[in-house]
Amino acid sequence: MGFPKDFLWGAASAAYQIEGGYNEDGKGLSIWDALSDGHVLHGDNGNVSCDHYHHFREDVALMKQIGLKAYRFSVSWPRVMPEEGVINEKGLDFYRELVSELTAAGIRPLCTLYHWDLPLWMHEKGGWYSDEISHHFAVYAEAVVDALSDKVADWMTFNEGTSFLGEGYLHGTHPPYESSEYGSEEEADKIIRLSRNLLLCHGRAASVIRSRAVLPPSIGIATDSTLYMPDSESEEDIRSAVSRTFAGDVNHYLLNWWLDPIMNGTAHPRLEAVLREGEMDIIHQPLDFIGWNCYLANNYNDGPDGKPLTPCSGIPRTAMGWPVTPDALYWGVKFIYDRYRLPVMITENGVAIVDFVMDDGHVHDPQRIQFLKWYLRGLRRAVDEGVPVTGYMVWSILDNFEWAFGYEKRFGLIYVDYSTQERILKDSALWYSEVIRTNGSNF
Ligand code: GCO
Repeated sequence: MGFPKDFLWGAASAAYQIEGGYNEDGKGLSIWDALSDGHVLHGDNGNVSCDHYHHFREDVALMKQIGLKAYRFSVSWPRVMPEEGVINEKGLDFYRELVSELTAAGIRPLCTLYHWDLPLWMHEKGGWYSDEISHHFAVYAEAVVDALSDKVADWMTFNEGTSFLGEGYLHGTHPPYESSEYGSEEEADKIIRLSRNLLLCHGRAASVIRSRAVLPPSIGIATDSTLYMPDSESEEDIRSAVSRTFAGDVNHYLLNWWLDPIMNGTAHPRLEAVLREGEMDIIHQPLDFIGWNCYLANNYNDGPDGKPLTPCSGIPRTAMGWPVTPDALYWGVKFIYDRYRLPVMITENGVAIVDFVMDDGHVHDPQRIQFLKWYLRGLRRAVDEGVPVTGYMVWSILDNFEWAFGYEKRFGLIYVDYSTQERILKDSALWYSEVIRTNGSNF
């Protein structure tokens, strides 16, 4: 069977990770611009990054050269809304030009509204704790939809709620660098308050997109989450892995923590208890697809300390230290589809390895090629078994600012020399061209 003929082969990025231009043309500061100093490996920051703000035409030309069918990018909320209630047309112009360039190159633009760069002004008003945030987010969403929806049909409201709330508010590794004790009531309270606001932002933005978009929209959310793979293909192991994957609870907020309210209008009792009248209806908006970012899976069984095991010691790990688990895409899309019955898009999958330019001027990255092959074979198996998968986005199109790890970790199909802004297509980019050209029959 293989991949459907309109399958969206693409690559992804996020505004703060590639754009730079942190204070240009009226952009406001984000919490990353303002608060990350001293917290990032090697003292790195995103002020210039890949300078995609000035190099986007060249970057789109490279995407075209690779043959991408789709490109997933995010809009920077503070570039568009530098202050409360203020819309920065020049910021919107950047994205208007980007999507024009993409569509002219025959590349479908997939837009994420929030990929972690909260405006500083919103943070100062209480940020994710504030009851007002979803109203401000809806105003921002309106501005973006009005500016881009004549060319953008595919939308994601959020990228990875679990990660940014966890890293920023529980583990102290991302701005605003708050932490809480694992398993404490304080942590549970925070998760519930922050989750409610995030879900309301999602719901309000989804209805803004649905009601205002010019092109008929396809709306989703890019989730992350822990996936538990079965240790064997026995029914019992599969059942256990499924129940563990969807065992979202306070202090352990998995995929269904977000997707049950969004998709089914049901929530964990503690989350449900803080929702006011009518709020579940705001959250529970019809969606068109579920985006899933996947890098690895856990095994479903517990270790001796009662905590879930990651796959056994000694297996290969990426430059992030993450285990290489080729079957993750197979089980993940199956589990998600079985539970929610909506098409799935892989909105991120990729690997950081130690890339460098070799004597011949090329970046040879056979590990990345092998990694993508392994994971894609799993995805193809799921497609062959009838799971509707609409697309696959490699993380990432370019090497970029990997949050707390700065520029040390390279995930790109395209190598970036940060001192000259030179771009070099890695071997994996050339291999991925063939994947696209053959619609996934070359691995
Ligand atoms: C995330 C984000 C990306 C990361 C990528 C690699 O999942 O953290 O969506 O911004 O850069 O996942 O860690």
